[in-house]
Amino acid sequence: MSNLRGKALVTGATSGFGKAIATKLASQGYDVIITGRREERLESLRKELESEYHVNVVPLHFDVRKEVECTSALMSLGAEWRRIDVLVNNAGLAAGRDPFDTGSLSDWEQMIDTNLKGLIYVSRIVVQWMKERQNGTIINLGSIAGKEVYPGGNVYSATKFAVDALTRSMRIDLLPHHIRVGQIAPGAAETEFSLVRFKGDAEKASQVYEGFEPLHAEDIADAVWFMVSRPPHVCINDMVIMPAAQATSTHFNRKS
Ligand code: NDP
Ligand code: 8X3
Repeated sequence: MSNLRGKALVTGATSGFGKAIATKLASQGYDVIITGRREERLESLRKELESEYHVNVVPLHFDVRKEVECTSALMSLGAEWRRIDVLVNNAGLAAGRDPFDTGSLSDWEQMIDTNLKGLIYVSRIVVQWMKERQNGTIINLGSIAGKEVYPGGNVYSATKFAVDALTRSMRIDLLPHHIRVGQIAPGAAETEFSLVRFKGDAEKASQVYEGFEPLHAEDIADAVWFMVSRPPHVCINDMVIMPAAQATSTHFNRKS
């Protein structure tokens, strides 16, 4: 195993942004730790990245909602793999888009546990390793929903506002340790996001992207790479990235 190459950990790499980000970082020569719950997808991405880019890949399958699973998976990494230069906290989801008065408590708990607590569980461990080396870059996946609210966005928005606050707070707290912290806050991107949000209803999911070109996962991976590849004296704190045809959470220019 090479110890000259950079190392990155990308959560939620089985799909969408995370898969594209892991692929981008591998294409730039990074050894990557890829995580998610779907083990088969991680294994197939591992094979793909190793054969395409000749980098080393460690798949770790665990549920970020479970602190014990996060800790045991991360602590299974050997000393060499703990030298993580880049952490991308990407695993997350929206569950449902109901108004607050009819929303589901279990959906809300799933979003809080994944989008907020999962990010905290993973970061608190990786930050210790970065602190030891006085080096690192952390990128959190926020959302336009963490900048503004929209009908039915309620608890999802609350988790992403929390990610925004946490990103800014981590940036301050980790400043003395030379750890850069930034956020990417995308608008609508066609991944498995809407399929998950609408619980497998493919028609409802595809309606979200009707009549305009949404962001692609690769657009976000390019932004991650831009942040990561800045020289050490530069930190990109925040990037709001929207499709050209979307101005806010609710203003779209759709072709009829
Ligand atoms: P996808 O549904 O395509 O990917 C989500 C990823 O998160 C999957 O790899 C999934 O892995 C992982 N994940 C979800 N829950 C868990 C869990 N409990 N434990 C471990 N991993 C989990 O969606 P996106 O790529 O679009 O979303 C990635 C991030 O970007 C999310 O934080 C989302 O909120 C944010 N975002 C998305 C936008 C969009 O329009 N698509 C816009 C703005 C932000 P697995 O299921 O295998 O566990
Ligand atoms: C995903 C974008 O607008 O559906 O974070 O909340 S939105």
